[in-house]
Amino acid sequence: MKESIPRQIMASVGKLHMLYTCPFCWKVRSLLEHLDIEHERLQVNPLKQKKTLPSAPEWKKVPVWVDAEDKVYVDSTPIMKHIDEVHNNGKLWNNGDEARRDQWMEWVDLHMSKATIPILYGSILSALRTTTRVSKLENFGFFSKRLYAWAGFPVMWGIIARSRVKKDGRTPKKLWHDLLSEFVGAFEGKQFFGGDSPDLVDIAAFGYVRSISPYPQFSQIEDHEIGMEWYRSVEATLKV
Ligand SMILES: N[C@@H](CCC(=O)N[C@@H](CS)C(=O)NCC(=O)O)C(=O)O
Repeated sequence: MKESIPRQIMASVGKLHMLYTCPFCWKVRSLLEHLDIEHERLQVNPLKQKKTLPSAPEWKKVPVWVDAEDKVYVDSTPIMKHIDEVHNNGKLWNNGDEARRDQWMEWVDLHMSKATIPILYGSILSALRTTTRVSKLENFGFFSKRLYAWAGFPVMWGIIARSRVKKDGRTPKKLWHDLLSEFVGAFEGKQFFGGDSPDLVDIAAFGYVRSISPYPQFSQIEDHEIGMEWYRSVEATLKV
């Protein structure tokens, strides 16, 4: 007798190798949910990803997308463009003014990606809260989970986040509010960057903001009224 295959696996068009807490993975996840694409999510062990990713040893970062033909795609923005092209006729990327689109996608990838570390790890207390939460959310082994929860935060706060906050000069909250105001200011009076519906730039920016949503620090972003209006409107388009 033939083995029955669960519908979910039959319909899956690809596999997303990811970390739950990685902002770049949230970009791709958000696109997959916006387009309602059936896929499998494989949460990698952060301490083993350099060896276990299908793109290793050439590319050791997540996200990695593997399509139904086992072709491997890396780097979040190129992955998003590829998925949009193959499964949506490129409609989210080829949406009007190319120069404006390219300029803002670059802006989102440059500025929003850098702002996630300061808000999550910028003070000793938030760093401790974040690493404790990350240790629970990620697929660590039994010992490495505990080790990361305690040894991770001095590294993230002391070495990476503190110097970033100092260099920028603004509080992480002010930094995020400025970024959201600047981004929403580029909407030309429309509801989304993409006009009346979100495009790929909206989804990328949304993914970065969404990556902060599992943490208590998200409330600092929720104070930005217009930014949140946009965020909730993009969220409403997801099929989760
Ligand atoms: N430009 C890459 C950056 C990906 C990235 O830095 N991912 C982090 C996790 S949030 C990672 O895997 N870091 C491991 C490493 O750098 O070795 C993208 O957009 O996908």
